[in-house]
Amino acid sequence: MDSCQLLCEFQIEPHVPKNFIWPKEYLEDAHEELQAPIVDLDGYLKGNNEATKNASKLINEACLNHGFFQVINHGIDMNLIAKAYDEMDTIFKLPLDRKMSVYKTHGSMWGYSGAHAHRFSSKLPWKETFSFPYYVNNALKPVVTNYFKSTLGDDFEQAGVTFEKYCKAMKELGMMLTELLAISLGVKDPLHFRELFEEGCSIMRCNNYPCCKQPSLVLGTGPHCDPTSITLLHQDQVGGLQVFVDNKWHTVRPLPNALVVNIGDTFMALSNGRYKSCLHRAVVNKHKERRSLAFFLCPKDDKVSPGVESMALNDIFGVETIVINVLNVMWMKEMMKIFNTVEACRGGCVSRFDSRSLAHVPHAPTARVNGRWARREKSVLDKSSHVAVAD
Ligand SMILES: O=C(O)CCC(=O)C(=O)O
Repeated sequence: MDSCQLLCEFQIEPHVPKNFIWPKEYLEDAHEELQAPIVDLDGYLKGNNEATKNASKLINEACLNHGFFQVINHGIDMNLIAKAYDEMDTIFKLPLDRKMSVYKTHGSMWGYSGAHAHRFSSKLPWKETFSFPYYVNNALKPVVTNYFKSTLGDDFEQAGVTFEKYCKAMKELGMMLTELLAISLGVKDPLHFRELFEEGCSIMRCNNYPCCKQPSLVLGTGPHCDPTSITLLHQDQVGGLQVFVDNKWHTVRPLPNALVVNIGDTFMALSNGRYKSCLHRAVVNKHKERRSLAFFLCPKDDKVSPGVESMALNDIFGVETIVINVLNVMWMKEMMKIFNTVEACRGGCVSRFDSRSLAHVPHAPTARVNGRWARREKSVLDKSSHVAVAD
């Protein structure tokens, strides 16, 4: 019996199997709520200058501190979000053999995964995921719908259509957020980041965290930073997302109409290390299943490949030539080579690398600022140095 089966079957058993149990040091409770602003996007999306200024100020403070904020009045239809959850439930309720038929193959980022049991044998996350790509293509092909049909079959065409709409809406919102982030950073041209992301291939991941009889022994998602640029997450009302700030875990309050936005490593690099990509995790619940929908906005592959001069930020911030991504990507690739734990590296885009590789790197350079390396906060590194199965 593999761990995927175990996850399905051991939900009802009184004891969690050993390979799902995390060492004590990972399991410290969160006692405080994260001070993350709730940013009302209504005025910004309508072009109101004062509202834009206020929103960008809140975002700037949050991103300098920990990189997490919530957005409301974001323009995403709540019915669409509800529909996406319904479709996701249908997928996770499929019989195991059906889910196994779309199992993530080695080196692929796409498909079903039960507890990442195909990659690891200990500290397994108490969750199952279904991941797929989203990008805008010239032929206007419905990539998500086609992915669903080709993997799950024609019965799932409608689910694909729903997630196509969901991803399109998230991408559009993500693009608007890149502008607001640019404004908040004081970048002269608010459209500056847009170009990097417009043609990028984003990652959509549905997370399902089953109930667990011994929730204090496991983690739904292990501690990790997102290697991508901007994450837009909808969590249901159960709660479980936690962020590591000031050496402590903090809860992130679920708000039904809000999306949680956080900065990933690539945007941290793009902001020249100013905005934080912060360690986070998800805990599970004894009585309630928890679900979340994560959309990871990624830059276009060749925009982060070595030699792209336009990545220099000196024009933007008016400081000495900085940057970053060339070195960043080279560094990440070195780590990948050394530790050989890459889940996937699409062309030049470091879309996903195992945070476990960070375990052996005491000071992972993220960006060069005025000729010096900007490093992750030490406290963050200390924790991430124990990271095992992150996502
Ligand atoms: O489910 C959550 O709240 C967090 C999920 C997450 O961090 C991820 O999927 O990378």
